[in-house]
Amino acid sequence: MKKRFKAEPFKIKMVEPIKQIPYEERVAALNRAGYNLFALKSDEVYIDLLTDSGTGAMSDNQWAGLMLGDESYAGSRNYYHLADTVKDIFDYDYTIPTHQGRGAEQVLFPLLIEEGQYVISNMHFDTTKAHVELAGGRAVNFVIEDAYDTEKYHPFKGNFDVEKMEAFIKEKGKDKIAFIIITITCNSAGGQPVSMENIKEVSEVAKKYGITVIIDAARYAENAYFIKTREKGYEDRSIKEIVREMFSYADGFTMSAKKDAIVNIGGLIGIKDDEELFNKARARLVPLEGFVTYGGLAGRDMEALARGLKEGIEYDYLEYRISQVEYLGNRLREAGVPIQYPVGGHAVFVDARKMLPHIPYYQFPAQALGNALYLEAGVRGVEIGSFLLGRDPDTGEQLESPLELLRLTIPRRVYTNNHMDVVADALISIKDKAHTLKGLEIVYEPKVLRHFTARLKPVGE
Ligand code: P70
Repeated sequence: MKKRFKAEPFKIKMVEPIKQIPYEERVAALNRAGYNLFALKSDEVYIDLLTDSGTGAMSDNQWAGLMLGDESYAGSRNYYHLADTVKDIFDYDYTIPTHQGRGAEQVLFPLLIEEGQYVISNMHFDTTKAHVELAGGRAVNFVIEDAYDTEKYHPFKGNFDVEKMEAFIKEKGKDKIAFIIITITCNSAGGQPVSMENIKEVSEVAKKYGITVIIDAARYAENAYFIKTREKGYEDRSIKEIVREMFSYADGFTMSAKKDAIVNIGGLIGIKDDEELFNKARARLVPLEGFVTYGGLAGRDMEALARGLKEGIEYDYLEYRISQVEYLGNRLREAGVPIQYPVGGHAVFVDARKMLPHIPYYQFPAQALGNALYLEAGVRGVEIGSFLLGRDPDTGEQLESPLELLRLTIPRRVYTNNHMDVVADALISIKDKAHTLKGLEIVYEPKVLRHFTARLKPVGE
């Protein structure tokens, strides 16, 4: 029997019209955008799979919460609701709101890093790596090798290679390690989960050497869902119980609340019980983000966030959510479009190196595929490959990314499976003419984070 996918556990109360502009207009828009999808106007996009960050649909309960915003500069009741919710879900004593994930990183990281120390992760997210480096640290990744083999099944491709990690700690000495950050799910590896067993092992090694453990918690609920459905012994545990156990192995977290907490803006720092660290972080928060009971958010935003944290761990919602991503992944796999398998929590990652073997990394195959998808159907994905990675800061040479992926990121509660069919049909038709696609060359690029504003052109045009 064909697998049935979980229907939406909600009905739709408000709609936002979208439309597909004609092909000729898409060609003109892409040209004007310098073949960089970040430079498109959203009105030129039909189905927007650039990111799942801040793009989710809030519930009626969250919208109702906005009306209860207490905009007091100090001591807003929404802050206390938020802190109580964090205590209830994660069992952490201290909550610090920030404007988004990178706000949490810029406040916390410099307190934990000394010049020249290493920060260890399964895989750092870009902004996380940037804030490690800004604080004088060096970011190193220890995700398992299987993460780089897109065809190989592994239930937890976001896992650390714990042996390799421990060998590194021994080699450098524990004083050279600032902290370990566990990215759940592991975004850069394809939204891949980390198993409870692995989180526990990492934390045991950390304890042995006296190293702090932080969780990069943007997609913590999706990670918990994968533990429940894939890891032995967790079938009958609730998502909340699993979340609590996951976070019991860490000392703190930074969170972009724009993902699993389903708000359009917001972030958090959570600290388990270290009062001294909490006080230091609050002292940095004031000049960087805002006073300690709002941290750059309006009272109403904190209320929506408190409510979103609770909705994000509902089992029915997560089952529908992951099932939609799987639906798109399955349609592509069945048609022979190569993807990171199994599909992750928030996105389907198309393996552009496999799909466009004739385009070398320095001509950005995943960017070429993203542009083709936009021209085909007005769908916008995002390149996660050599274009994003950039150049060697010393030699200026283009680096080769271990994976060339086009990420089709699914916003939460926004699109239906009919939209997923449009995306799948478009990619399947591109597959048949893949050999005709051309690579790209850069005509303008800024020095840092170039992928947002660079301009490109098709090779030979
Ligand atoms: C994404 C966005 C943000 C992020 C994350 C993890 C694991 C921290 C942050 C920072 C960023 C993005 C990428 C491409 C296009 C648009 C947006 N991830 N940790 O989509 O959080 O953005 O709130 O400062 O994934 O993956 P924040």
